[in-house]
Amino acid sequence: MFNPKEIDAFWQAEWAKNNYAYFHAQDNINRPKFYILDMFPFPSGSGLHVGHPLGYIATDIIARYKKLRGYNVLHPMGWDAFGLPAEQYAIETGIHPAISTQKNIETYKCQLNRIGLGYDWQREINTTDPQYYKWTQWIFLKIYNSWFDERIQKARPIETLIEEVEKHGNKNIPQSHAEFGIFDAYMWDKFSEKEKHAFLSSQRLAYLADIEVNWCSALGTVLANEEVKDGLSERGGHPVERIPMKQWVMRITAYSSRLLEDLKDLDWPESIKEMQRNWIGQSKGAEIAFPVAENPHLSIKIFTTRADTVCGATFMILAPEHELVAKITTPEQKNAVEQYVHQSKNKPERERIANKTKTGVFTGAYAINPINKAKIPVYIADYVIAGYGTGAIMCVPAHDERDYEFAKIYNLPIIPVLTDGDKSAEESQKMLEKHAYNGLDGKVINSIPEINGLNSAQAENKIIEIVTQMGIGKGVINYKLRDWLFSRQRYWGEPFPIVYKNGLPYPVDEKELPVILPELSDYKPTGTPEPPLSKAKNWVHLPDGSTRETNTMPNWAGSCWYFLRYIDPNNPNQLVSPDKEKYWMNVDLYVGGAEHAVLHLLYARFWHKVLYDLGYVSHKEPFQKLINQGMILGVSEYIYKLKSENTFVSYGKHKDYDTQAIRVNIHFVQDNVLDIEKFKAWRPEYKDAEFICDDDGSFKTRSEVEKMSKTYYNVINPDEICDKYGADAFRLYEMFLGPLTDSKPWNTNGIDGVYRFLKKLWRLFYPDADQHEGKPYSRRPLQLDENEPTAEELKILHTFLKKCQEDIENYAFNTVVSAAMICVNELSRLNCRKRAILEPFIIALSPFAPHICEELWFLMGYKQIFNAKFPEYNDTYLVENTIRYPVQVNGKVRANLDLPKSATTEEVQRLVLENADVQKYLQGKTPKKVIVVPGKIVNIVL
Ligand code: ANZ
Repeated sequence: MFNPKEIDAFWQAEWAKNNYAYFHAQDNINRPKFYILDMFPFPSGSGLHVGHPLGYIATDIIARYKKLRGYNVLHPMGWDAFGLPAEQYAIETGIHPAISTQKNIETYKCQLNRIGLGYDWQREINTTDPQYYKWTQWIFLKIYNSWFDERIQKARPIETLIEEVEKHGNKNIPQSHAEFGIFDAYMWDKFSEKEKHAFLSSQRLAYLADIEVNWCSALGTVLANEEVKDGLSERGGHPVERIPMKQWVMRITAYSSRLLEDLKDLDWPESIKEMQRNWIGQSKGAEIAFPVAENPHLSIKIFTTRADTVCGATFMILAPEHELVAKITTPEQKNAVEQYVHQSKNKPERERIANKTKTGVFTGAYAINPINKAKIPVYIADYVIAGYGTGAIMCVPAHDERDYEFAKIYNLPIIPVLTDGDKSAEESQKMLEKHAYNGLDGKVINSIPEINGLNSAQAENKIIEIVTQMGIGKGVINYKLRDWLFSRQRYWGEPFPIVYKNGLPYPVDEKELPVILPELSDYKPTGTPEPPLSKAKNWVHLPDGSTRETNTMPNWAGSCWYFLRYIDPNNPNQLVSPDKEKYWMNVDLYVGGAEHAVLHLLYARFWHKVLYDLGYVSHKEPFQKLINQGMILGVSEYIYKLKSENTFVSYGKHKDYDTQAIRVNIHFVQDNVLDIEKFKAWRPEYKDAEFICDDDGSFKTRSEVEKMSKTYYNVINPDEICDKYGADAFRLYEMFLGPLTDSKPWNTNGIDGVYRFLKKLWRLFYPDADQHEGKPYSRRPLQLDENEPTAEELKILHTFLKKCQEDIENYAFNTVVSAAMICVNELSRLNCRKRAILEPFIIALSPFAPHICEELWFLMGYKQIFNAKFPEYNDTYLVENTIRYPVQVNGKVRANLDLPKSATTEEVQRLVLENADVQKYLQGKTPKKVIVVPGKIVNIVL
């Protein structure tokens, strides 16, 4: 009989030999390679549920398929194991994160192997292993020791910058002029150590900056943005202040344009590319300087995407943090302005942007519109963000909704400078009684003669031309992308390879890497904004008086480059050997969740580009093709509880009562009927609960499809499924649920179908399998039919082979499973036991159901199906060579004859009349008439 449990165990043990030698990739430069990568998991304490391995099964199928097609396949797995949950668990239990992480990894690995996933475990990596994070730190140093030369749009070693300023000062480095002015070699030489540091820091790709953190003094900790809601801590609701702290920042913005540009060549889902484009947020517009009326030496530089509307600017707004605020505010307005500045300081940016009612304060100052010379008031308001554009805007309330709201509240003029499409100026003006309109499809009005009558795009170009000529502005491209805040005030992360001497940061010598995370027995926050690592006094204070950086890296760091380490995991001297890197990169297929659309995928691209510029990797992008698997949803079960009573009502009757729905563990429910005893045993408070059942005595639940999550009590553990049905049924079912990229609900009942399919397949090899049902599994010799297959059998096989190959290559796995089912049904119908048919079928099915296929392969007398050759389909077997002709005798169908497709009308007539079945009806007579409709039917009239 078919016994998946024993078969699984046997083959999994076999594959595991010599650290999974069966799946080891060869660093064989002469064979075509295929690098297939899964987004590696964070090994959480709760283990895998059936939703997690969906992508892993898909990649395993592709990896096994590619192997059968002769590729040298690299399919590795590892652990993204730094992060907050492990640290929080440590705080709660006192168990060191390294220990809990190790335990979780073992559980995960065991679960993955239980599904028969063929990973090259020899290359396993773990981001918390010092031998791994040594290289994360090494990359940090490379990034720190680089600057982005805008002239060539490339990162270069910082030494090249030092060399240049030592020789020529910074006159040829315009990107540094705004902050440092222009200095020559002599002046550079006279800079103090601190000044030189500051200059280099302004150019380095990793730099220190004073960044505001969310400091919650009641909790004694710094909080992440997600942990703060409406200015209060999510936990406990305590006030959160924003206070500046020196933190590491990565200059990802230097790469904005390349990150955007290179998306074009990637074979990624369009939706993910679009999210990256939006995140980078390129915005083409203009900068224009508006002189301050009272003080013409000062001017307010604004950024606008609508230079065409410049004559409609009726006021201006500065961000409250803008440096001109203090300079231009009049004495009368000073108090009000200062108060407003103070208020907005503690508002997070997100809230400021979302802010519904516009607020602001007049500075008392006026500016002059350089185009139409209008004198307009200058306000401050928190909907203008300091870090975007120039932190100052011209406000055109007629055509910008936010400015419109502001103008209405503060009673400022609203002057249209574009018509609304084809509407007249008067009609357009009327629109403004209700709201602003963008006017992008209108014509310019109320402006200067040079642009009146033009359309919006023409007017914009013209204004940019004018301000450029006047020397007061230019066309610019801005990006929404912000530099990447790279410090965390946490324990469980990579230490920075940085020490401070006299308050200035210095890199640790590469030879001293890794900087090992010190053991701490107390990971709790320090009660001050200082990170927990500051408690490791001996570690922090070095003998030479310098001190270590006590922030740690964010949990994105390790995943920015892990795919490179799999290529050469044990190299003690290099991140990755250049030969191996050239051979294996880039990743041919990356599969993972869409939740990583921006952060991980953008950060990894950024690091890769820096490494590329510096010559450590040979491709400008790491992941050529990306697929997002869908989510497997859970089916939750709800029961109804009488409010404030320990009584539950069956779903059928819940409407008659005042109830609230609560989720119950799905393992207490079968076909929407609750097992009351199991439920009572669940929690002490339900022990004495009362139940109002349906009239038939059952207690019904309501099902709902939602995310699969431990907190919804709707998770299904893959081990449970593998134990009951075997790993192959589990794999086939996950694939059968629907297209890989779709989200779909899990329904354990559905698994019977694929399980029956496997039993049927087994019966093709052992027709007497059912007689052995219930007996322990023991291998018996196979008796296959060694005869040549018929055309029909070949057609069935090759139809499957074709579908299998084409659909795997299109990542359509669900349809391969149905095709395999059809194939097995057809072969069963024909009682086909031909070796020539079953062998190729088993090879082609093996990526999906490796255990049963490996067993049958072995029984057929071979070894290691993984190393077999994928059977090519042959089109000639698929062509229909015959046509089925119904033959009518005197209007009644008397026979159906399969005749060669190539037969002529005469041949058809001859073959029909010669046919024994037909002759029975002719009774020796010569027909009066024979009508052959070619390809369709034959009519005989007697
Ligand atoms: C005048 C104007 C007229 C604008 C109009 C828009 C419509 P994106 O596409 O997001 O780049 N702006 C510029 N800097 C800002 C800042 N720091 N904080 C808040 N808003 C800012 O949008 C750029 C537009 O957003 C700019 O164009 C500016 O308003 C505003 F009919 O200038 B506009």
